[in-house]
Amino acid sequence: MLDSLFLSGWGAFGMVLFLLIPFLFVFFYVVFRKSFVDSNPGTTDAKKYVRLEGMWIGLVVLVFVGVNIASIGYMPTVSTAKAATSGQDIIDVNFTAKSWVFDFAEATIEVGRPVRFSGKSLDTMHGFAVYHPSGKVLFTMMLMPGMEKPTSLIHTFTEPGTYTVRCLEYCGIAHHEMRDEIVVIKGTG
Ligand SMILES: [Cu+2]
Repeated sequence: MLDSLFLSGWGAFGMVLFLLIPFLFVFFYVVFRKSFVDSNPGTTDAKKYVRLEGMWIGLVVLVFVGVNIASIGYMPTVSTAKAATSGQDIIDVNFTAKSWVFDFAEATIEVGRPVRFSGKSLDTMHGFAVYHPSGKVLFTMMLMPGMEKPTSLIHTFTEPGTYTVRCLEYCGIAHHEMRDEIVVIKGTG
């Protein structure tokens, strides 16, 4: 439902406003009070708030650690390592990148089966980003030239369709033309 917001950029803008406005209110409230209502030095005993401060820091640490633990599995390096050791049947998709084309080895990509994309750059720095048909970036990797081993990542597609591949590292005059497509079909079993 919120996708259109976040695809247009208005979502990010709205989020910034949402996060900033409360702070602006507090800021102007303090400025207003200190300017017009009571400009004397504060008489609050700071020691009274030590416990509250400790609780607040504890909450921030808890949220930080919690969010990290909950989301670490979604990091490409972690999910790739998990998929590689899961014993599932992995589809290998090997490719090369050079200015300004990708060259894929023949492979059938099915929904629900992990796909190992392994790529090498033959000339300069290139990117390899896969976009969902709706325009969302699913994952991206960077291909450095002169690497002995290919750069690889395992991704499992959940929907059939035509996915777009784009280079996301500026690689010269026709960088914007460096794109290709991957077709993901429904699984046979
Ligand atoms: Cu490029």
